Amino acid sequence: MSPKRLKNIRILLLGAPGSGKGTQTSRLLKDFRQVSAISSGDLLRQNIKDKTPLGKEADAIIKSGGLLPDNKIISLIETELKSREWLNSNSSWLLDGFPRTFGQAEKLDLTLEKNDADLNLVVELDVPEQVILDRIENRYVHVPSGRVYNLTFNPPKVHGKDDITGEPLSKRPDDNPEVFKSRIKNYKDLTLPLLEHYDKKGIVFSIKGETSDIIYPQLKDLILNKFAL
Ligand code: G5P
Ligand code: MG
Repeated sequence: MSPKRLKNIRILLLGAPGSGKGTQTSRLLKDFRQVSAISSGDLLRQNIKDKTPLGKEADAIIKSGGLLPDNKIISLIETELKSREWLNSNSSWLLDGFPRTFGQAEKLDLTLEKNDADLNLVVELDVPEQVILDRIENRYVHVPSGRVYNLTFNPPKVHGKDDITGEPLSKRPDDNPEVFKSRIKNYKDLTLPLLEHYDKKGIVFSIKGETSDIIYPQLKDLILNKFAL
């Protein structure tokens, strides 16, 4: 199907680690060409690769399954929003992985409101925890692009290599069962309550499913129903 034109759409994708935020984002970007995306995790992994001061701090925190301090991640994302010129009412974009605490959400809301660029859709990917655990151990990533693979679900065409660039894939150091436990706990304690916060604005939708193939058509329909021109 040809890509559809949309009204300006500013989406936040929420979901537990491994729920498929990156996977759904890649699919959306293919179907809706006017939308661009920022993944906070991808930005941090690029900083780690580039050995920036933020990357050095993020490295240990990510490996332990903790969260970066709010002020550091807010500054990273707000700089990115400004440099991409997304802080205006004509922008269409998606955020994956930010905000994930109340402090982050509050600051983002303020910045967006000031610039007439409020979020207009928050989608929760609701995937059972035991399904997610299996995926994590088989995940490989291409750090420069954020493309994700899974050895059973969407393996690379050539083992260990990115499909587009042919560059090597890597394992994430936080993709192991112990660290995963604290990532899930952080999600439940700190990020899930954001659903209630955004629900007060009437923009929250939850999509439940055991696979990304079940979730994606529902996500696409939701967007078309709400935003197609
Ligand atoms: P990230 O990078 O934001 P998480 O933990 O939020 O990390 P993650 O792990 O990136 O989320 P995802 O994007 O939701 O998960 O999932 P994905 O990569 O698309 O899919 C997971 C795997 O399953 C892949 O291998 C995929 O191919 C496969 N898969 C997808 N669908 C299916 C399916 O249907 N079936 C099967 N079998 N497989 C499937 O954050 C990382 C860290 O950065 C810091 C924190 O330390 C965080 O832990 N950080 C922040 N700290 C503070 N504040 C913030 N806002 C921060 N953001 C990041
Ligand atoms: Mg991700």
